[in-house]
Amino acid sequence: LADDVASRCYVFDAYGTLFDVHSAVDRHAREIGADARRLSEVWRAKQLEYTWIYARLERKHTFAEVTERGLDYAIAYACRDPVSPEMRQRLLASYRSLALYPEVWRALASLKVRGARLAILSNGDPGMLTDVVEHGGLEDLFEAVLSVEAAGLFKPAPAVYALATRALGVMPREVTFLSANRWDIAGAKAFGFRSVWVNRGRLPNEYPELAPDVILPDLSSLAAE
Ligand code: LAC
Repeated sequence: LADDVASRCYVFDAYGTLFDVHSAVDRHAREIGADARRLSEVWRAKQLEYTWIYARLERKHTFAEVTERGLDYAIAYACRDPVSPEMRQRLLASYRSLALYPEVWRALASLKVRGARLAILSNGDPGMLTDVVEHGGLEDLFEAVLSVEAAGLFKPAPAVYALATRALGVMPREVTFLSANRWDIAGAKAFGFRSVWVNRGRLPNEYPELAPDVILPDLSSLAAE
């Protein structure tokens, strides 16, 4: 992966890849109680499901909206103890200050120092991405923080991945795309990106015809020795 760093564009998925989506609930886990983990998992699963379904229905919804609806479903589905409206608001607010995975800052800074061009391409709304990038102290590392909002679609629509090649002025094969979401890697691969699956969850592989070029457990090997 590190052979030709300086000549490369690295485009990162945001949620689950750089930012720990479960950190929103983890922060309040004690108050939420025994169902906290399940709440977080259902929240994320529903948020993503809504992006795919609304895209198929050609209905426009923002990522903030599907995030909120996913949380409401997850609370109703997963929580035996009541979740107060105030906690609901705190969970939604936490999505704008998600924790970075521990190795992320060092890995990105190292790529940047070696001359790589870095960007984010995410389903997140522009305002959500600005908040979470600033909270993580990443704002000086990225040449572009691209939201799918500009394409009016969600991943894995090909037009979304084209936002990155257009913004960076490169061909798909010149982009190394990194995501922890295997379905996102399938979309990136179909578009022609060199694709790196960051398999943080040690999950089984899928989409065999759209295989990643590289599989990493996390981003730490991107940091120079
Ligand atoms: C994103 C979601 C898919 O950041 O994780 O685009």
